[in-house]
Amino acid sequence: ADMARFIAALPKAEYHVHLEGTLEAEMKFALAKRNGLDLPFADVAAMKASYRYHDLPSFLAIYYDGMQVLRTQQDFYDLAYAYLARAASQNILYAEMFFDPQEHLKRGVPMAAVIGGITRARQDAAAKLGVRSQLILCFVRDLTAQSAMAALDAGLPFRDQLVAVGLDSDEKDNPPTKFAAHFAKARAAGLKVTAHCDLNQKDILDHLRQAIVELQVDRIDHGGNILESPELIAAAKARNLTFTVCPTFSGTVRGEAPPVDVVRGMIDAGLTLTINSDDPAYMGSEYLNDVLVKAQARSALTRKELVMLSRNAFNAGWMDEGYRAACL
Ligand code: ES4
Ligand code: ZN
Repeated sequence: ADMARFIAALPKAEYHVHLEGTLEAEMKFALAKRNGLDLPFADVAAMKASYRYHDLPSFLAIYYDGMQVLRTQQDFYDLAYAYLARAASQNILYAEMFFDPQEHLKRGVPMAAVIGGITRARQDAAAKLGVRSQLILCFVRDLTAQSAMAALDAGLPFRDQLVAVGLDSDEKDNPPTKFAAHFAKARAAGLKVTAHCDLNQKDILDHLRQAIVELQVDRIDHGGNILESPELIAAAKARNLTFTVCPTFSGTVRGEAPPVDVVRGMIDAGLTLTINSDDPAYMGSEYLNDVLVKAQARSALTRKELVMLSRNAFNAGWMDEGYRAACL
């Protein structure tokens, strides 16, 4: 309880949270009603009971199905504002949030509605709640390279509302190099680049090598398998890379606690990491404080280490330097 209070009081930043993964069942029902859509669930409890998955593809099927209710600019506003309000209540001062535009473009929702709604929510949350945030456009890596390029081209007119591009969804047979041209174009526009290198995926060490060495990404999302490669650990340290680790995801999506304590392993290896919530609405509605409380217990994190993780986060953000200095 003491530790929980310490964690709640820490000033925090979050960098690995999928906005569509913060879509709570209650809001899904509200948006479905507003948009005249039928949901195949009697109530919130039945919907939540359907959130049963055993691997990344079975998780993603539920996640993509859930986001179908997002249709209008107001829907994206409500989604982002709810996350940012929750963040503010947990003493998160700053967040960089992922979104998956390809999925929304597929349904005919224009990029202007998606980014416009999220941007208005960011502005209101900054003004009313004092929580700052930025936005990372993620490529859905199991869709085609052309589809990802179309999303990037649709996003670049809103370049000022974006801070980076990322890479998410099903990693199997979708290596980082599939997006080399997209990353180059994003970089040329002044955006940062990050990529999911998810735990225990096929060819994961090759994916890490591609991301770190070949494509020179600016952060790695997850990346715990780096502990298996001293060379890659050295390369990550040489580049001062930060890893955004999500212990809940890596635990629940596999249906079992991973045998290796990645958080402890990465700290002890001298790597730079932050702790994040990933898809809280699909993971028992556990937001960052809840994730940190569990990680503290599982990995025997000291108060000093918790402060270090928080400091790592403020150091790893793509915010303006004046604001960073004010947070540190
Ligand atoms: C995701 Cl690869 C992955 N992991 C967690 N959440 C996600 N949302 C979209 N892709
Ligand atoms: Zn993720």
